[in-house]
Amino acid sequence: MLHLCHPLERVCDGIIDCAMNSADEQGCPSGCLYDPNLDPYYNYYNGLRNSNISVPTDVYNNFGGNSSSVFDDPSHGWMNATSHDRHVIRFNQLDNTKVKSCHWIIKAPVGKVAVLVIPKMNSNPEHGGGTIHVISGNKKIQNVWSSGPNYFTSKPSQSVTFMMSPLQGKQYLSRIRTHQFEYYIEDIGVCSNQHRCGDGKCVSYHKLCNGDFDCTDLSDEINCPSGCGDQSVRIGSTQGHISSRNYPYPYKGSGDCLWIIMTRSSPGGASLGNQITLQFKDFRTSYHEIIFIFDGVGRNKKINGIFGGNHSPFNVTIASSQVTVMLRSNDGIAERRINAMFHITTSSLIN
Ligand SMILES: [Ca+2]
Ligand SMILES: [Ca+2]
Repeated sequence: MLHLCHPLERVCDGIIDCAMNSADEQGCPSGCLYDPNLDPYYNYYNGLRNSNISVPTDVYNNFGGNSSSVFDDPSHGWMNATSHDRHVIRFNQLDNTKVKSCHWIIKAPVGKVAVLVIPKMNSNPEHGGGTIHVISGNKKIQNVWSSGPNYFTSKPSQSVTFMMSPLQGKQYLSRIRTHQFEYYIEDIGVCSNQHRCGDGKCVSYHKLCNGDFDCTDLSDEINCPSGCGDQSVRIGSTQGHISSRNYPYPYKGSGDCLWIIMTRSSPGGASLGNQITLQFKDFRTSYHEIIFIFDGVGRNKKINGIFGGNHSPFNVTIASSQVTVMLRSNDGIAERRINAMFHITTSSLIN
């Protein structure tokens, strides 16, 4: 058998270098521990419980109570996932001069996938701790703190890794408050607790209707409400119409409306054209209500224009096959009336 040599610093670094047998990571420590005495939630909720004060069961279970979940020893960095039960890893770390990273590799059995669940965190990495990475195959995803729960599914028979790395410019992790994540295994393509895209990819429910295409078949964004009483995504029509809620009557209320106008049936699909014109026929807002027009969709969209106030009819033309329009209203007092047509033309402003 061919043996490949790896530098010693790659042993127990949380990244599988020995593709054949993962020998460089099996049996490694995670770098972190869990000490209930350092967990204010554990102490707080146990204190309430001991005083016979009612604590919601889900809260209590999440912080130190009896639970149907299996709590794993967080000091081990290699987890062979063997059951469909939810396993919980809870950790904290006070020493800020020694630990270079904490990591847990969740290995799926043959023919199964491992699912990592990161709840909404109770701490901001800017206030200590570290930066979270999730590694699945060759993909490394950074900073999944803000919303949740986030689900990450491994490739079949492979692994998914939860890693906390030092903040930028730091050599070691700083004080980590108590965090936890969960994992379980399931059959390929089941996507329990998640949305299943047409190609079998699993997507967290909170990524549905978020204006970002996470499924190649767009099924996470199709049939979503715009927030203004119609559908958000408009695909493949040569023209259409968007307007504020109750139009032609004014709308008093706060909240966003989001429309995505696309000339294509899918990101890689055939295009009707690559120029979209928005004809605003009626535009009356206060300055608390702003309409943003973006070139593109999702995280990579670029701002093209911002409009507020009262305007006589005007046009906005965007040289793009994908346009995002967001109407943002910050209070419930002002009145808005917006009415626009969109047109898709086959000529291009770029060429
Ligand atoms: Ca390694
Ligand atoms: Ca989405």
